[in-house]
Amino acid sequence: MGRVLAVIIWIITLLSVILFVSRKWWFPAAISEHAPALDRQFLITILVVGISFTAAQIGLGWMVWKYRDTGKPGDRAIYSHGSNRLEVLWTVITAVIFIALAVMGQSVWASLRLHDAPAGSYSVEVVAQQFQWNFHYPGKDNVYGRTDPKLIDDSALNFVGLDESDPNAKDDAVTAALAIPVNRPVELRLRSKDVIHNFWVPQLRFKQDLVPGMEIKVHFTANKVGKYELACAELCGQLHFKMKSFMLVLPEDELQSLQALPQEQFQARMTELLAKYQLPTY
Ligand SMILES: [Cu+2]
Repeated sequence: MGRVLAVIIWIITLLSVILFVSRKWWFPAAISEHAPALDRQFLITILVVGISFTAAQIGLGWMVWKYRDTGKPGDRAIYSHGSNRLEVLWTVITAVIFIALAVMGQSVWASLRLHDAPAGSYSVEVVAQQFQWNFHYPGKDNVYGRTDPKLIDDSALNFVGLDESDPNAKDDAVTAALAIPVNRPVELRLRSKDVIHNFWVPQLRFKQDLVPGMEIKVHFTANKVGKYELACAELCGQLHFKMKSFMLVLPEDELQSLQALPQEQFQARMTELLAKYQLPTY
């Protein structure tokens, strides 16, 4: 039985490794400037933990094989206290590897979140709610109209509580899909009306929580025109699975003409653009 178990462990290990090496199920092609650095970091991490995993599983199988019950009369188990020196050694090695990976990876993470967005970034406010996405565009003047939680009225379609009497709100638009320019920094201001949601476009290579009571800023540059799926990646309630939308990455002229439109025409044009672009095939 011991040998069978050892072989099963090795087969499972081999299949697990093949799953990753074959790259049959991998990330979709990236569309953001920071993505290559992040993908490189991911590959280094998966290589390090993959090699450790394989070595540990081969060792486990070997132990099961070597110390199996052979049925011989004198074949009794002995008690071993283990080796403190080895315990310390592999704990230190593991800690060093994981801290090093975290330090290497934090620069990309920090570049998206901890630094201010470059001047001239295209800004969109993202307001999540159970179970839909609202995108608030500041319009031509690039100034957001005043919003007030008291003005939020879902039945009147004022999902973000925009104050229509504010002159800055006149050219604002609120839609259920996100449109951003290509090859230009974009700043998202992420907010939530109820529970924690999570903004996720796999091709952008980042996920970010939207937390009630906080405004979280993230900035990035998308570098490929197209339509991409946008999902909520935080279990936020019963209809969480329905909380999805699309992100359009548009050529600058297309975005400018969209942005110049008043609210109703903005909506209609957005629908046209969503029909014009196709999702990438995986
Ligand atoms: Cu959600």
